[in-house]
Amino acid sequence: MNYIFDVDGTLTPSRLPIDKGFEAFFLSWMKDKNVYLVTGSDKDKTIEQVGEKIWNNCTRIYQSCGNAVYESGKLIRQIEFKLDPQLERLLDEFLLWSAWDDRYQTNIEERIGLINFSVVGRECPQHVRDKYYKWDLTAQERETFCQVIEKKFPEIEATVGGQISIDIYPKGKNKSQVLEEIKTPITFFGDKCEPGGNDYPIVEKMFYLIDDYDICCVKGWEETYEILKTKK
Ligand code: M1P
Repeated sequence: MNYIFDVDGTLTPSRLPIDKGFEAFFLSWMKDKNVYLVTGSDKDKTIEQVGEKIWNNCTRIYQSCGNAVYESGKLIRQIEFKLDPQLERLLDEFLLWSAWDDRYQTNIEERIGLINFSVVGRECPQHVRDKYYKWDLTAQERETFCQVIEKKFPEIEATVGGQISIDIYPKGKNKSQVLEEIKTPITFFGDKCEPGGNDYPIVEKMFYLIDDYDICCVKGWEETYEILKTKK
């Protein structure tokens, strides 16, 4: 069995370190399995969250939604995706339009093969993250941003990431690309599986194109932990 895991909201709380008890369990559980991570996040943030032991023991890691691929600790593949001035202008307009007031630094983060955009700013403290996430459940501004980006730039795709941001990358270069090189049977764990979420492309592709699969849409790492206890 091959296992693919999203990270934020699936193995860890969003942008926070993995629970110590779960980490110990996971390290022993993964020993005789092919484990892949696929996240919108970059290498440094993922290691900060899951720890070097888990990161190094995975069969392969797909950072930036699969646009930067690591194996045995080394970057083995990446795509180029630079911030186009017109897209930057649109992101600046979003910053003006947004009704969210409490702002922090780093609204635009350029990663390998992916741009992460956040109105609240990546430097915000945890309590502001939580507040923005709750606010956006009703305001849905991140969904709107994604729709506007895709309408204005048909060659670009945008999806809601974790709590405060959206991920932007070339069309089709979403998480589903990892299915091109992972053998079946596959079990996938993710928390943003609904349309618009960054796990949706992988779930949709598994549903339509893969025969032997299992999809676990979880509400948090605690649910992942409970399910894994039943998968020896
Ligand atoms: O892995 C999910 C997302 O985690 C972070 O999202 P946020 O900061 O919004 O909680 C980001 O690293 C994002 O790119 C990533 O997709």
